[in-house]
Amino acid sequence: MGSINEVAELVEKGKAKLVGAAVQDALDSGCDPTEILNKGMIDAMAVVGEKFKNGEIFVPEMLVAARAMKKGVEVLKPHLSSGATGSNGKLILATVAGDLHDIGKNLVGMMIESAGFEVIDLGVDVPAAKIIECYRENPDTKIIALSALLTTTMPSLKDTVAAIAAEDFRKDVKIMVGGAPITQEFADEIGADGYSEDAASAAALAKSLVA
Ligand code: B1M
Repeated sequence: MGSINEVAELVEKGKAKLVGAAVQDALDSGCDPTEILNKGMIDAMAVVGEKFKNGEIFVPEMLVAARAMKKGVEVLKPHLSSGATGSNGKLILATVAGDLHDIGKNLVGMMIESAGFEVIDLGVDVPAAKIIECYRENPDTKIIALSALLTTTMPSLKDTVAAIAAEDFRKDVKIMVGGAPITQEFADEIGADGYSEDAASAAALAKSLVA
């Protein structure tokens, strides 16, 4: 019998080769995919983060846990997202310059895609110039979605929004932001059009921004 606890334990320990099968077992046992994601994986990553903060583990352990989570998400993906159609238009997604965290961004991308957007994912550590260049190549883009996971990359998020705001196309595109240290207050302060706390609400926000 697969269980969510087993998934959480494997993610925490960074057992990438075993996580996929454990997720499949949990699904086969009737566990809810969103519960597996939230309780089996996101909560496990929070434990990993706490252990890192307390000096019990170091960067390599965080990295293997991240790899394990990605393997689990691969198995979970078809159960979380419904058929993508791209009918809501294009959305450019990126983690801002200086920031290498991509799990949250990838989940946001997955949920937004299943909300009917065509997601152009530029990856991590993306300079503002690359985002602007991508918009110029895709002038029908409706939303630019930016993720930042570190307090030290919040200024980078601010600079990216400012760089986009300086472009003549700013009025034609919405900017949404998110990531663990980001708040609605910060989003307002830097001139973003929207903020959301997690992947599910990011999809709802994206839809509301183009409605
Ligand atoms: Co990093 N790291 N990390 N790390 N890491 C954190 C973020 C940290 C909180 C750990 C801690 O100390 N407790 C801490 C930041 C502290 C701070 O900023 N005050 C930290 C640190 C310090 C660092 C380094 C500086 C460590 C070092 O080198 N000394 C370094 C920085 C590297 C860099 O980016 N330049 C670093 C490196 C790494 C790894 C590369 C090893 C690895 C990332 C691998 C990867 O992503 N491929 C890593 C990991 C795994 C973590 C933790 C453990 C897990 C992150 C994660 O994936 N969470 C993290 C601790 C934690 O988060 N509790 C930590 C799960 C994910 C689903 O959640 O990303 O928050 P999250 O995404 C959520 C929401 O935030 C939101 O929705 C998502 C889904 O619900 N969201 C959006 C995200 N983007 C959004 C965009 C939106 C809307 C919502 O709209 C556009």
